[in-house]
Amino acid sequence: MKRLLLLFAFLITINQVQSQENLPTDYLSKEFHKGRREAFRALMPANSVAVIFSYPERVFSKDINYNYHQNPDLFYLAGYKEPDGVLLLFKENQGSDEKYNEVLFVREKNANREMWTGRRLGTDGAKSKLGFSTAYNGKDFKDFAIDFQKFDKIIYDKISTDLGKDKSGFDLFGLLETFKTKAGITTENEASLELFRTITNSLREIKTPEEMVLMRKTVKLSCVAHNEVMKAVGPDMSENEADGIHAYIHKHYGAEGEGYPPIIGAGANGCILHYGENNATKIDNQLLLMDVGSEYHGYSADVTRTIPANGKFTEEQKAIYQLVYDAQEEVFKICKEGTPIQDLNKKSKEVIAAGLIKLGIITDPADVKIYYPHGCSHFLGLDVHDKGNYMGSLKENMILTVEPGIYIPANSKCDKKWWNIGVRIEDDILIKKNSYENLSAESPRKWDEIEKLAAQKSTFNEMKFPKI
Ligand SMILES: [Mn+2]
Repeated sequence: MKRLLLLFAFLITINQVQSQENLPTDYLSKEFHKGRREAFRALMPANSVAVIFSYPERVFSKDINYNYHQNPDLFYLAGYKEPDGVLLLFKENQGSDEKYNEVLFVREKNANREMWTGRRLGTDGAKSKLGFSTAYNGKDFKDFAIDFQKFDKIIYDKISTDLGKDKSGFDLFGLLETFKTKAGITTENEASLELFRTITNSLREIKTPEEMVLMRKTVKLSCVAHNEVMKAVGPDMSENEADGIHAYIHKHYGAEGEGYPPIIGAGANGCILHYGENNATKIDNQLLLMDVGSEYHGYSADVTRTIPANGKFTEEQKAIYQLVYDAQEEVFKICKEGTPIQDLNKKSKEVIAAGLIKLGIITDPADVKIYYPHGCSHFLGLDVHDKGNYMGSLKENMILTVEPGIYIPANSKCDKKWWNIGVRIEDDILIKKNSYENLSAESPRKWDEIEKLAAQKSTFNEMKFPKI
């Protein structure tokens, strides 16, 4: 028996996990990531090194982790999607014969581990699939000949401090400890963090043509999902079921999932900005606020539509809805190169303040923040709240959201006919030289167009499941 078990263990270790088949064909290419590293290097000061780590894995339940999500900066620069990796980027060529200016450390291939937790690229994959000429296993970082002291600047991001270490010593915890020891880092150097942010902000705020293909796709399929839910929804549907329709459609079109936890809030729940329980069993005859966007090959959409579950806006709902719509339209008008980004928020606040005064909901324009407490716009891309310089001006090929909203919870100091109305309309806007393109225009925003679409039947209305 013992011999049999040994043989079994042996077979597992020599048995290589087969390479994956039928993968999507539209992932970003290794040339894209290489180009991003070159762009990053061009912004590095002389005699500097940048160090970028994988995100940590996080526990979902005891010995089960959440689905892993890579650090978007590392994905952007390397295309590496696994945990326990670190990228070194050098401004100048390194080595005695000056033959490399970047090194990627990856998880070591391990047939037994791969059978349990999935395929690993390993160093060969890092070379053939990601295009690195110099790649090592994480365990080699410790003995890797690098004198961090010789650099004028070490550029790195905030270091995670809440990590458990595994027994190997070569996981993310081990890599970070090795880095801190080698680089002599005791407390984080603010200047190094700042420089990292400046460089990644200036690169990631402008989308390349390759990124635009994925951005258009993720926004488009998110619009299809919003439109289908508009048709399918009714007072008897649960928030969670509406959530499920979005998720199904995202995956139908090849998205990995959502770019952020979906917000599906009916009535009072729609007045909670980052509502995430989505557990009301019935939407009833209320407004349904849906802030949902897919993540497609790393890129997030961020679309919000607010719809009446019974297909018709009440007069009060319509008045609030129209005001949010008008604010959005006014902001669109200044969406072009050169506009200070802070002006988008200012403009939307002005329009909504004037409208709320007109409706008798507030008297002092400063009180607009009671009912519209968030900003109007953020960058969108690999992160749903993407990197970029928020104090700068709009530039061609930036993508930002425009998302004004009004939320009037019960017991607000206004006529109770307005209570429990929460409206946000959010679109994903591509900035051009003298204009903009609304990437999410395929999902209707006008109240009458929403009512028209809501009157249609959805495929999901025909689905029958057994009673349990
Ligand atoms: Mn948003």
